[in-house]
Amino acid sequence: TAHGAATPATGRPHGAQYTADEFAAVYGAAPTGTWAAPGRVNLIGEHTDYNDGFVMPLALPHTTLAAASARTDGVLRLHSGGADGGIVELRTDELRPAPQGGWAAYPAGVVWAMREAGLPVGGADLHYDSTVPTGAGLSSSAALEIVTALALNDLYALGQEPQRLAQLAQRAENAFVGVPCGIMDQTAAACCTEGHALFLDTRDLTRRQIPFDLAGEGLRLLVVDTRVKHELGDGAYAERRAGCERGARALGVRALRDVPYAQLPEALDKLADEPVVQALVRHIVTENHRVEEVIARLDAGRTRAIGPLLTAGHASLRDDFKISCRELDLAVDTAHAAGALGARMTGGGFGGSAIVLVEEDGATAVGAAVTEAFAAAGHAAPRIFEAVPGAGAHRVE
Ligand code: GAF
Repeated sequence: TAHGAATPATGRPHGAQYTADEFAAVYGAAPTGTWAAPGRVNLIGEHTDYNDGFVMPLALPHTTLAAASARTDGVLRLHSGGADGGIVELRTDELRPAPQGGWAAYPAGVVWAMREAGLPVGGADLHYDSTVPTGAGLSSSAALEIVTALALNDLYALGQEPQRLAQLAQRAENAFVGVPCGIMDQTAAACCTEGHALFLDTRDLTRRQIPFDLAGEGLRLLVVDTRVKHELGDGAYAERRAGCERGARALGVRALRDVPYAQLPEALDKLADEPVVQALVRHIVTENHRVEEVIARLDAGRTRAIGPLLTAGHASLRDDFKISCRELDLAVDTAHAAGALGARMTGGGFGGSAIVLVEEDGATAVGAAVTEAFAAAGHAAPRIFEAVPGAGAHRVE
């Protein structure tokens, strides 16, 4: 349905007790505890996080749960209710970066990054269960990393702050899994709070919780999962990142964050003979500006007025950053035509999900219009649910 409570992404039972019971069935004893970390959507600020820029994600009600116990023998055992195959067994002192390591590389990478940072992490048994859709641009990987990091932080009394756990998880993903992502998704999973969007300055990691009570204002935020699988590891993401770095070098700045919006015309002039880089720079500089504008409008109580900024963000990602796809464009265009206040792709791009800001009483019609448009175009049915800003990672039992 296009409205109401979030639809779980899978038919599997989900909940702390279920996950703890499954842990006991797999490992033969009850876990010490159970932890949760959410998926996310990004409201605005896309591909800015590796340009030292601004982002504004919110946590989804969909979570990855981990039931876990420490082990004294240095062995790391990983098991997932959602993945095929049995228990993955590794030795913590033998972990080495392993690109293409499958799902277990994410939690293994977190253990590796923690140990590399000198934190006294030993072995553990972990069992995972998740309702965060995978490959949907909703940060299932970050949820998996952060739930692991938080479980180990508690089991080994490491005393690390959530933002530090996010940095360790990002290092795991960059150096162990081999995906050159920024810090947004891990920070969202670790630091978001219920009822808020999280403003993050990815340069100095300043954070601000921005009240985001759409229901209270008669609004809804819909997520349209196009079911087009996106992969960050396939090179196009790294290519955009390299292009942005090239732009920064050409402009003589540390990162594109340092190009002021007011000086964008001059910057673009300097890049006239490199049109691809020029377009990337235009997206990043205008996108940072849009984040600041969204915050200004939310602070002023003008929530409906963020709609056009979301839509402008989509156009920029489609035309300048060139990371949209037919299904994302169709979702955004159809939502508009059906009366949405604003819509944009969210996350890494090349598939995945779009978000739609809509009046409460128009939500059903907008959702139905998108579903119909997908059917008419011969695309697989999209999965549509509501995003209500949920909690960041926490211990549940
Ligand atoms: C992916 C990455 F993991 C994030 O770091 C971010 O760059 C995002 O794409 C685009 O904003 O989710």
